[in-house]
Amino acid sequence: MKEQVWFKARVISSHGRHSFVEKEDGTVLEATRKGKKVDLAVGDIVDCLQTSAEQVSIQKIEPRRSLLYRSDELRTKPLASNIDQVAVVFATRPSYNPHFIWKAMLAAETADIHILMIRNKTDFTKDEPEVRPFINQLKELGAEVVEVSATKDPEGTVKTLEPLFEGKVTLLIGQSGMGKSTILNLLVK
Ligand SMILES: Nc1nc2c(ncn2[C@@H]2O[C@H](COP(=O)(O)OP(=O)(O)O)[C@@H](O)[C@H]2O)c(=O)[nH]1
Ligand SMILES: [Mg+2]
Repeated sequence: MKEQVWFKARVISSHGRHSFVEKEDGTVLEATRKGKKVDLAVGDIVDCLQTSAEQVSIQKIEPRRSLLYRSDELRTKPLASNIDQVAVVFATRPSYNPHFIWKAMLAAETADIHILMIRNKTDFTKDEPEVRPFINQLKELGAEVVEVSATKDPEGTVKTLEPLFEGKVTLLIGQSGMGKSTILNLLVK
């Protein structure tokens, strides 16, 4: 009889019944989940059974350290598991949507995950009068808020953010154009 190959991996994407897992050595494999219900979240540590050279079957999900949900009017679905912190990037150009930020704050609070607010593009000093009351409001609610300019002051941005990201699995979110990719490129060297 053929020997069964088992291993642990992390779910790196999950769309319907199709998902991809990453092994500790960085190998990425396509995975299926037995049963009908799709119960995976990105970040899950799973026990896999190798079914072919490139295919694996997810047999079991390890207990989650945390689970963040995305919810809208219609449904609630798991967004990411085993994260330590949510970092929300916002800026005044293009304009931020405060509801996006409140929703993220509520989701993190509900999941008992630390939230870090990153106000980017401080070089738009003209926008200060508009954004300052909002930032004060966030701080009054107990949020940790840092302010950076990823393009104008990349060194300062790294200096501010590096210690806050160190050793923490962080979910970086924010509306389009806020500077997520710019910040990520500074931090991932
Ligand atoms: N003025 C200014 N522009 C920035 C700053 N950070 C990012 N940008 C620019 O904003 C645009 C959107 O940034 P990007 O990182 O792609 O945003 P993402 O959609 O959140 O990933 C790009 O043209 C960046 O060069 C900043 O601190 N100041
Ligand atoms: Mg981007």
